[in-house]
Amino acid sequence: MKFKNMIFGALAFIFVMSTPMAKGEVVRVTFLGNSGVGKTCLIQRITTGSYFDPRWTTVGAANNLLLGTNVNLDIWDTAGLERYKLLSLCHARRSKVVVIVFSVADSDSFGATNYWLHSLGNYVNLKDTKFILVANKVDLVVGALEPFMKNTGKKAEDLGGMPYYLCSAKNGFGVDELKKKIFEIAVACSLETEELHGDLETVELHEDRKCC
Ligand SMILES: Nc1nc2c(ncn2[C@@H]2O[C@H](COP(=O)(O)OP(=O)(O)OP(=O)(O)O)[C@@H](O)[C@H]2O)c(=O)[nH]1
Ligand SMILES: [Mg+2]
Repeated sequence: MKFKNMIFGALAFIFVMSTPMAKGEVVRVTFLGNSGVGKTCLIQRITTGSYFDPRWTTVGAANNLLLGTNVNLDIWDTAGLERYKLLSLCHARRSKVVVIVFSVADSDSFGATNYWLHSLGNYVNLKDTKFILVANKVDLVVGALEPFMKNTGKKAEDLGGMPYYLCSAKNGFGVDELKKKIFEIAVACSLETEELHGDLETVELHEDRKCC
């Protein structure tokens, strides 16, 4: 029994030591969008570089930690199904970055981007949150991508102006650029936080001043 406990302890120690630890700030990123637009697949592509068909819809929400050089991402995958929408919006709380996804093969999901952004206003301070718009499934486009690029750009402008990307979780198109942008924004957010903390640290206390 004692020997068994020692083996278990040693294995637990090796496991803990081999688990990568998050150094630097962890920035929360949430993916929102209608059901079936490919949020789960995009997150898989971003975090593992591979594609798999989940064959099930996301229920509730799930997160993935993606370690970076200067900052780490806590990426939240949310459910797009109608009955989980409010829960998904709640998960976007405390997110510094929100990625709104639609599918180029689903015009409803394109229209629903307005719903996601405007409903989010009840949960986050829109001014303090950075947004990215993603048109997913461009591998399904037959012919030129230009019209989709133009429509997505126009939508991003209508939504208040935000960076936008055409992507395919399936063949990886545009995903590296998207990932780079998410990290870039996360680093900027983390520097802002540092500056804020820096300012707080330099507040001088005048002990000799009497207030009453
Ligand atoms: N052709 C193509 N299919 C995709 C792509 N991304 C996802 N899919 C497919 O679209 C379906 C839905 O993908 P999900 O990632 O589960 O969609 P979701 O947005 O997470 O959906 P919910 O979890 O219900 O909110 C799956 O069958 C995927 O294989 C893509 O880039 N191209
Ligand atoms: Mg999903």
